[in-house]
Amino acid sequence: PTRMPVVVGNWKMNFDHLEATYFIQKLAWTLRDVHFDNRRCEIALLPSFTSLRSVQVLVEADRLPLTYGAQSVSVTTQGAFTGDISADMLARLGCTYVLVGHSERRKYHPEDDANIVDQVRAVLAAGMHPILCVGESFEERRQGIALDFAVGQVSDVTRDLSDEQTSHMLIAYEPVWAIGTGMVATPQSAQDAARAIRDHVRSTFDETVASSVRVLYGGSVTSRDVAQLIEQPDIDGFLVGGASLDVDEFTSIARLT
Ligand code: G2H
Repeated sequence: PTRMPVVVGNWKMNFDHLEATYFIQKLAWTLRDVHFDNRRCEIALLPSFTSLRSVQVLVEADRLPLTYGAQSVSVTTQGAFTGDISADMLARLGCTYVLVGHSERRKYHPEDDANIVDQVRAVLAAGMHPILCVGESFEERRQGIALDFAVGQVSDVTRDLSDEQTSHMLIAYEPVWAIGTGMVATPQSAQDAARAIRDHVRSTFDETVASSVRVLYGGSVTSRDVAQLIEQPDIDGFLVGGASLDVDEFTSIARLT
């Protein structure tokens, strides 16, 4: 199957629900202005939990050509877990995606491999698509073990999943040294990592799964970088942080993808 490219805006902890509403209205006008073709590239947004309902109302009322999701999720379904949000709650808000294992979550919250696997399962059980983030630190790159490290993170999560479950995942290769630093991986090194990840999926599952899983690049992506990156055969889109907070810049990224 041919994979639909996707540009995912990870807003992180930016925009309250009013700012989110304003952003989406402006984005919708801009996409209309430039005759954006959403059959060629999907645009997804990952707002804060507090903005999701506003996003849902806007997207549904105006049938906007946007999908959206959350930046993390609880591993449990309901009960006495103060402050947590379940996958079903997100699914009912119309979420298509949930980001899992972003390096900022791994760093600032106790999200270890076991927790990340459970989040992926929770997202899949609720009928959504996990976007699993993997990627090496500068130290691992320096030691020459970058690809093994990133593939190992994929393997830790997918080893107990079925073909069917894995085929619903997206995998974002985000080298930690490239996140929010302005240092972008070269197209070749991003392609090498994306290919290694897809090869791993092929060897663990089969060709159908490997050719349906979308592999994204993330880490300081701007409109300057995307044309060369998207030419790479195993890169199917982008996870965009800082550059997703500006409507014009984000639109340019989507147009070039
Ligand atoms: C990596 C990325 C989006 P940025 O965290 O997930 O953020 O584009 O700001 O590096």
